[in-house]
Amino acid sequence: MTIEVIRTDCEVRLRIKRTSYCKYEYTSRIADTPNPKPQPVDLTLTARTAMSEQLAKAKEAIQKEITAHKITVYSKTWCGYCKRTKDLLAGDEFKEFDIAIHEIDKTKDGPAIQKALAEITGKTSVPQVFVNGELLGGNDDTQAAYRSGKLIQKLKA
Ligand SMILES: N[C@@H](CCC(=O)N[C@@H](CS)C(=O)NCC(=O)O)C(=O)O
Repeated sequence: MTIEVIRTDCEVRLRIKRTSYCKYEYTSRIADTPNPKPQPVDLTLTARTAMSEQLAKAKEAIQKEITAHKITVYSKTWCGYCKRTKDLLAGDEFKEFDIAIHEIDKTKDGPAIQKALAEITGKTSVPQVFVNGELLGGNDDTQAAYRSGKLIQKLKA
């Protein structure tokens, strides 16, 4: 975490930057008195507030996304398990279904999305595959559901 203190004639600005996606700025105006007393600021709380705002936004985005598409996959470009899932879903049998794939290692909000996913599903790994707004699981679960016919069944339900 970096904390930058910017002081001008009339205000003190604290710029707290935890990661590239998590920033918070706190500005306090200096009172019109000759020797204004600096007011204590709880930086821990301020940074925590910024982080929980990001997390809440990410959770909201996930909820919106998984209900908007038949299948939603949270993936990382370099992940072999994710590739297997994406290869499966690229097959002809899935052409008729609306599939959204998010490469969370390539987006600014990716780390927040990963943290939000962990809170929603309890899983820290990728891929995370949602069908009809519900978690199906990772690649192993997706392949097994495909082999058993349950995946297509769920999609056609
Ligand atoms: N059994 C899981 C394995 C997934 C997995 O291990 N993914 C790796 C990336 S290739 C991962 O996210 N590891 C980080 C973690 O487990 O927190 C599946 O089938 O999806």
